[in-house]
Amino acid sequence: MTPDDAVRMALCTQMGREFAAHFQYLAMSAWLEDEGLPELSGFFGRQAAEEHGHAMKIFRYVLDTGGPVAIPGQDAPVASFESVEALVAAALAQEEQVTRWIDELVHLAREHRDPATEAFLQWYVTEQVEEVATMTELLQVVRRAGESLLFVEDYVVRRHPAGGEA
Ligand code: OFO
Repeated sequence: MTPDDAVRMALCTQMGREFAAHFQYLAMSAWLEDEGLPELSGFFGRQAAEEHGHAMKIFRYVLDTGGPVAIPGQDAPVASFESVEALVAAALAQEEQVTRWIDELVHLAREHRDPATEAFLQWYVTEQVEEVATMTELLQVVRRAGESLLFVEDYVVRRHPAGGEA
């Protein structure tokens, strides 16, 4: 079934937000590398790649269900941060916002009697639970570490290794 125009436009808007999250995490990764924190930088680089994947899943779904795809323009990401804690708090706030948007999309698909889109979105519902939990834990660790950011670097190596599950 083809999503109606309202659902399709809302999916494209969400695709744009996922691309925005991709760029935001890339900017965070760059800032962290400049700060001499390669493991955290790598972690945010991997998060950026995941967000790109999330955007592309929607891109594919909209095309597979009849298109057309409308790719929204993006504001530039925030590129500098007061501290690592501020950066991770911003990442958590972003994930919480994305969760609200996904929930709204699920409700919209339900209102528009679009079970295919509702089923498609379930993957995002589950993914957001994991991403909010990941950022919540990282923020706790950063707060606990205080000035000892090498402790956070070690945590990332153990908990979120390159090539492992996010
Ligand atoms: Fe796209 O997964 Fe979080 O934001």
